[in-house]
Amino acid sequence: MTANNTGKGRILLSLTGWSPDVWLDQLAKTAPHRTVTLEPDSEADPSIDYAVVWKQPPGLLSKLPNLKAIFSLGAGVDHVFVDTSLPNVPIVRVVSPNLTTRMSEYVVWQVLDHHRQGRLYRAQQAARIWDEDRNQKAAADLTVGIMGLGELGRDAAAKLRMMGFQVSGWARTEKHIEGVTCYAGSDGLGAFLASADILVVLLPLTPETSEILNRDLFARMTKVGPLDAPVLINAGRGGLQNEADILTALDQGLLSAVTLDVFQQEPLADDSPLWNHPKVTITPHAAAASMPSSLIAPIIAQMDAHDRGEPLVNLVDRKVGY
Ligand code: NDP
Ligand code: OXD
Repeated sequence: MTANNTGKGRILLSLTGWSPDVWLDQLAKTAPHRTVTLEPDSEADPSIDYAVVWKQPPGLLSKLPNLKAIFSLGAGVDHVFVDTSLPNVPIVRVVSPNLTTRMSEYVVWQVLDHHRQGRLYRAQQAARIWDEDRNQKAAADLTVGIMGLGELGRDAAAKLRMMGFQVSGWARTEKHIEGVTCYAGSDGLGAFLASADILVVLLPLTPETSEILNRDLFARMTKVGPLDAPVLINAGRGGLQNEADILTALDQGLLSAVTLDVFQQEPLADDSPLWNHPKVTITPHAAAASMPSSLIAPIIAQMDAHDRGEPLVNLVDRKVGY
């Protein structure tokens, strides 16, 4: 299937789990000068210049002899690296104000829900209980610790600061962000974890961060603040978390509640104990969806610029995996 048949600069669109129709429509509207295909013409198709991918099948891209760059349809690129035979071409990821804004909305929504006891009031309404709360805390009484101070983490930090929360953050390399107490690397992790009433995770999934959210880490979250024990909000990747350890930490009181947008296995299995746990809020990888209307135009603009000899931006560093 092709989106159009004019011009040169053929694009391969390879998606798993997403319907291609909206992406093909948007590509056809935005790039009438390019042909888009869902399948290479032959195993080693020389006509394909660029690949636009979400979870492409492993082995597909290494066979395309003239591939110039891979464009991930996500900000995260762990789905690209599942293919261990990737060709040595640049990988571009999503950096988009639209996606960043929606992620910050999600983070602020969930932080406020925990801070303002959303689960308690929903349960009270269901049971017709009227219990006025005379012990409300201010946002300034809580520290939100953000793991990952990249495009998404920095924007969430700024918006949480605007709401009045204390904010700390942790990254691989040192950062200086006004109003945010920053920690870096394994040396800074202990102090960072001890600072957080609410831990917001916006890390990429890499070999370094795989299952970083485990029982040892939860044991280092020692803050006894207004929420009693810390809260975990993971909107990064499911592979960052050990779900059995999360359940144990909830049962042992190391964590008081969690919000999870991402899971080790997606969709979350029907029989996962997370579904019915009273202290777990679940959203279906919906924190900040990739939208064709906002992502395709910048991707095509980058392809056109690259064809004019200009450098690509938002490149993935293969050495660190994000
Ligand atoms: P960035 O690459 O801009 O930022 C990543 C941050 O994580 C950086 O601050 C980086 O540190 C830090 N980091 C990476 N590895 C480590 C490590 N080993 N130790 C400590 N810090 C580390 O990514 P984005 O902010 O754009 O996106 C973050 C992730 O959010 C994506 O990778 C994706 O998985 C997820 N995501 C989820 C969505 C959803 O709907 N649930 C939607 C979009 C994204 P440094 O600054 O030092 O490099
Ligand atoms: C992303 C995502 O990485 O949607 O952008 O998960």
